[in-house]
Amino acid sequence: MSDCIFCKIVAGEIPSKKIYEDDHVLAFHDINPIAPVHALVIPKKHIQSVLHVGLEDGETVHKIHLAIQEVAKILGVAESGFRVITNTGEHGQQTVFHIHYHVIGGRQLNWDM
Ligand code: D5M
Repeated sequence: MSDCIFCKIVAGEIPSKKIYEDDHVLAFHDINPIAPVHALVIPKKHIQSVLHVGLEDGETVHKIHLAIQEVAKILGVAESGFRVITNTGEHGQQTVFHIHYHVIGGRQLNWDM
């Protein structure tokens, strides 16, 4: 997707503060953190949202979960705990339409965040 900001980050056309990368997945620091730890884990493949994940994306989805584990360890929140959020659509307040998993922690969270 030529106009997708996260595809441009994957392609190296827009800089990011990279945390982790493998053949399917990239993780980087959110540009607007809401907690001491706020990373984004994304598939390199352009998938618009949770509603657009298909059976053919099984390996990618699996690797996203493994990447979240790695990110949590690298950023030091695996023991203390963290939250994984995937905003979807208008009411979910999704603003970037390339599926991404917010990994948020580093302080006590509640439902108001
Ligand atoms: O969240 C989209 C998230 O993407 C939001 O927390 C800001 C973040 N963002 C947007 N542009 C960048 C760049 N260039 N680097 C890092 N982070 C970025 P959503 O769930 O769609 O509301």
